[in-house]
Amino acid sequence: VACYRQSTFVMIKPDAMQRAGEVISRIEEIATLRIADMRLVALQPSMARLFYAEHSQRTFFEDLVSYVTSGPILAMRLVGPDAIKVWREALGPTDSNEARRSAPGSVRALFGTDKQRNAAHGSDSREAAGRELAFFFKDTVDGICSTSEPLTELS
Ligand code: DGI
Repeated sequence: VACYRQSTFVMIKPDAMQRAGEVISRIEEIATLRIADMRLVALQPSMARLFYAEHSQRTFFEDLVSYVTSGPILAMRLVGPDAIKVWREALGPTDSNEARRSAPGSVRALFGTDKQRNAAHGSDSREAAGRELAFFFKDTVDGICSTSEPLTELS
């Protein structure tokens, strides 16, 4: 079932911040998506661990935490019909090397390096989108936009 005002969470990761404008241009090229909220965040390691908690038992977890805290990230809320799926398709596969093979025009193919340094994030389900948007835009999940709330850790 299509969802016409669906929100998804996007993060431009530290490796792609130098080309953030180009990533945003890719979003703008997708006529049905709108950037509804945005904030520049210096993600602290404790917050990165919470954000990627599902991967906490993986061997790459600490590398992942170091990487996403290595510089500022740009957090965004995108809204539009089937925004979650539309943005995941624009992103391409997790591994940027694989993306260059199977999805050459995708964001991860164009701006990422490998399976860790893959330029950008997109929520992979409605549940993830709700959780991730609450994490970065605590007060905007119902579509009421305000960027004035300080970022606080989830307890
Ligand atoms: O939803 P995705 O970001 O496409 O992929 P995911 O939820 O499986 O993984 C989250 C992030 O963790 C991914 O964007 C990059 C990193 N990652 C995933 N698999 C590996 C990995 N990093 C390393 N070093 N090795 C992996 O196998």
